[in-house]
Amino acid sequence: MKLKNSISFLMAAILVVMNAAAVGKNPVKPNIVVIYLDDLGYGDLSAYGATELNTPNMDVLANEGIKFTNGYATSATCTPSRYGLLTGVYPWRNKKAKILPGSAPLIISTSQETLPKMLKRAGYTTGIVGKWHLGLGDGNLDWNADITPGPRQVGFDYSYILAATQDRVPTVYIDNDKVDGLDPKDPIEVSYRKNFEGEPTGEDNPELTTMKWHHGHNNSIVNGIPRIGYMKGGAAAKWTDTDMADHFLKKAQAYVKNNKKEPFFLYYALQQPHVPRTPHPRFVGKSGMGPRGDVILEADWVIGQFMKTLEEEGVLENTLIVFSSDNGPVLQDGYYDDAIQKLGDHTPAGKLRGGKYSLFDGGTRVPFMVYWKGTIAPKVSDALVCQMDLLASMAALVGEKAAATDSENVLPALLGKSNKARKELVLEAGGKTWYRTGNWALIPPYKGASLSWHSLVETGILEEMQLYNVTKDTGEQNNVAKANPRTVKKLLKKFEAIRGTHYSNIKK
Ligand code: NG6
Ligand code: CA
Repeated sequence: MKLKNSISFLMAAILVVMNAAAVGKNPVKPNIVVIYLDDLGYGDLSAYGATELNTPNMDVLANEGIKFTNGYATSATCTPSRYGLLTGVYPWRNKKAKILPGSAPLIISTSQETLPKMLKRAGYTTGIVGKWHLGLGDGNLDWNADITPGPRQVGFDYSYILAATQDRVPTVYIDNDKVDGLDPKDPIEVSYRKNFEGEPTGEDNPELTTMKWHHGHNNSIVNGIPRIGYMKGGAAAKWTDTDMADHFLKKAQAYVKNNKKEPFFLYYALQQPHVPRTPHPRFVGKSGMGPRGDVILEADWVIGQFMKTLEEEGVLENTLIVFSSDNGPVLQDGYYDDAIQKLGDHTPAGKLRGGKYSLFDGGTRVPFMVYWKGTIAPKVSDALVCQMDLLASMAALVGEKAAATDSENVLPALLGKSNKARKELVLEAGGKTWYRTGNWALIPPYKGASLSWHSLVETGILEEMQLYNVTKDTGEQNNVAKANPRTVKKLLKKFEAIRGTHYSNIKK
């Protein structure tokens, strides 16, 4: 038995070395899947230290792949992070890259370089399933006609999406360029300015709601849930919130089955654990932590099912999977859903300070794993990597040129072959930026509230300079700016070399 084990271990090791050699010199074209969660925190996975939640399927990706401890989104909110992921460009370079309403026009230019475009040039077929939130159309969109430009005009061959967020209208799926299941006799109208006459709202008709709004989510009511924005019509096309995870899973599985013969790229953007948290009845009560915990377990299950499909279709070992989240965690984010009350001992951001919306590390440092069965040997890596780097890194993998952007080729780190990756990063939260390098986080002085009151998250905003050694002081408790003026000066210079000197709204 022992001998058998060591032989199979040896064989696995040889396989890893052989595949790794292939990756080094000659480009290879594995399928590439990006599994992207929405508001999942650094501490929300058991593989990243959660003790109160068990996420076995996500853990496989972390424990049998490269688990990054310094993996970053570009922003502490969704739209800008997704912009960075797909374009390789810092979102703070694009003023439109901020949380968008469901009626916003597309903020990626159709002439811009994107990750799927680059992969298409390399011969990939490309698809997106899940949350988009990067705008659609070019202004005055008619939801009853072709919905373009959108994902298919910026590099995706196939697209099955929700337009913005689960808490924003329109609450329908978009299948390629059309609203899925729309009855032309019941056209959809959307407005973020005023209600449509006679339509109930969360504000005026609380008796029609099954989920109570806490802040901002008091416009049109769909499935008992009051949303952000007003919507009329489209009854047959409206999604069922509790089926959303299963629905997207089926689309993602079908995509794999339909495209397994070609190299494919799939951007699978799950909606969990963003609000409104609506676990399928199978998962209700399963975490003991209320809907936020339940939907994390649901997401974990979905990922397990998706992996099973890759295996059953015979493509698992030829598929590189990147797993991450668009921003850090948040508890109260617009609805009363027991996220705070039932949290218990769980720490969604792990040891990090802050969360979604925050300049502190909890806003942008997220779970980040790269898994490639048979090719990548498991490793915990503290290399500094960013989602924005996928463009240049995947280009290097598949032997394609990517347009020059902020994206850096960190492929050796992504494959676990090197600990060297980025030297520095300029991250953002709500348009305010900060600098991350080596052991340091430098947060320049800003005006604003130190607490995002509606979500009870520390924003990291202070009217004085903040400097933290995030290696020794992971929780950013000791601001050492005053004690280290020379370091502050040196880092500020490097930060300004990237960001420019007009980064702060506090006069120097
Ligand atoms: C905020 C919403 C929040 C969430 C967020 C977008 C309020 C008070 N808050 O404006 O609920 O929808 O936008 O989240 O309306 S994100 O993950 O897509 O960036
Ligand atoms: Ca998000």
